[in-house]
Amino acid sequence: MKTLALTFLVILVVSVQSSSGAVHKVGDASGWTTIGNVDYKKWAATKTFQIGDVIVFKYSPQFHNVMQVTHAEFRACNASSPIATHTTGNDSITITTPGHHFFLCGVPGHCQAGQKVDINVLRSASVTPSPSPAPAAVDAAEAPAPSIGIASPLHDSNRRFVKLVMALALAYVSVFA
Ligand SMILES: [Cu+2]
Repeated sequence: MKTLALTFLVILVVSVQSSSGAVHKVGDASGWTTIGNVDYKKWAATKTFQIGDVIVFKYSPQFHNVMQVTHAEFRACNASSPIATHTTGNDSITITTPGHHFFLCGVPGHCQAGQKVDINVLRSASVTPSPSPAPAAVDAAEAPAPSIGIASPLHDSNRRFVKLVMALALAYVSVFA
């Protein structure tokens, strides 16, 4: 019975954690705008983007939009053939691939005024050096399941969190179950 309760808790915790990446609001408090000369290059440089993270563009849809474009289009502020267009004013884009993701506002003049952002997503989940070799995304997916029988390609920070919650769950179960 103890084992069952613990297993249930662990599954609950892992499923909640693996479904949520970090959320990055573009421009932070300023949002997605031409007002105040927000430096989106600088904003992006302060963030670490990983696969599974969510990029949120907040803006007034009367005045702006979000277009994902190629690198060439990004450099030229060319909004004529976007890969994808978002217009809700509260667009959440989940990152599913590594590398650069280029976004600009398609309203004439806005990209030229600086309303453009390059989201560079890391190939590996790990950015800080760790004592054990950091597994690549593919290796993590194919790695043998841990002893509890759950394989999940979690980020390192999530793993630490899961370990903490698992320890708490174990303590809870051993006291109350
Ligand atoms: Cu705009």
